[in-house]
Amino acid sequence: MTDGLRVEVDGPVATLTLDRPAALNALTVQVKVALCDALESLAVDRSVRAVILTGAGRAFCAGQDLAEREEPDAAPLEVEVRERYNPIIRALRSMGQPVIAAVNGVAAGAGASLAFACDLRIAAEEARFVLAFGRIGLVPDSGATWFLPRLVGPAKAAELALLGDPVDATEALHLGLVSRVVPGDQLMPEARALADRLAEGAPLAQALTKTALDRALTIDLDEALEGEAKLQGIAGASADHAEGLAAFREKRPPRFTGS
Ligand code: T3D
Repeated sequence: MTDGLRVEVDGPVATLTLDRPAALNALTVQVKVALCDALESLAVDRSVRAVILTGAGRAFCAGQDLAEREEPDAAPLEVEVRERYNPIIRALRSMGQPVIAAVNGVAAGAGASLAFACDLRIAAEEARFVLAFGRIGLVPDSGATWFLPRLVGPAKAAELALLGDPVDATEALHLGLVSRVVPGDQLMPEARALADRLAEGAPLAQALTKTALDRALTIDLDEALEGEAKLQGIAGASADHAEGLAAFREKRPPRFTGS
């Protein structure tokens, strides 16, 4: 536990809770460093098979802490983005385990980017996304310009990024920004149930699937087909594949280990 971030590991599922509710879980340097450290250490923890990212109180995350940004010793924005935000996004994308954003409330600025960088997003009915960057004279960062057009298409991405209008949970579902919307009191049970299902999956195959899906966004079909063949070679040589085949043959659930 660091001020502003709670890390809880329960069986195969780790839950990271941004925990500065009075400031809508806005991101300070301390929280950003703690979040990045937590993601990097979970990434190498083989006992953790799925991760949930959520926020305490009524917000998911309001992005950069704007009070801290006004402090005289605040790092220049370019440095802050490169050295503190980008490593978080890279850690989310490079970790093998699937990460679920459980968006409990408002996700604004880099808070929205954090959710976009997760593998799955489920939202409470109270959730909303706000591309708040432009309102304070900034450009979308922390991967927002990369993820958003891929999630909602270039036209809607331009509208959301340039106008900064809030997107409520119903519209987010309609746009494909989130895959499920549930009542607020059902969000964490739903996220946990999803995480438990993911935790039963084959870790190596899941990690390779993340890699393939990310790569597919920037390559042509031939490269994707060749890439799939290579990754299948790796997955096919795993003990988990042998276990999957044995479980099928023996008509029992598989017990995947990640080897
Ligand atoms: O390093 C860098 O600067 C570069 C990186 C930039 C990445 C970014 O994320 S830039 C975008 C930064 N975020 C924003 O601009 C969002 C600012 N917040 C809002 O627009 C609104 O608060 C929300 C739309 C998120 C929610 O609105 P609402 O009406 O539900 O709540 P509120 O009343 O505005 O906020 C409640 C409290 O949270 C309030 O504090 P108070 O008055 O009760 O003491 C407010 O000041 C505080 N709060 C909200 N957002 C932030 C924040 N405090 C610090 N930083 C925030 N981002």
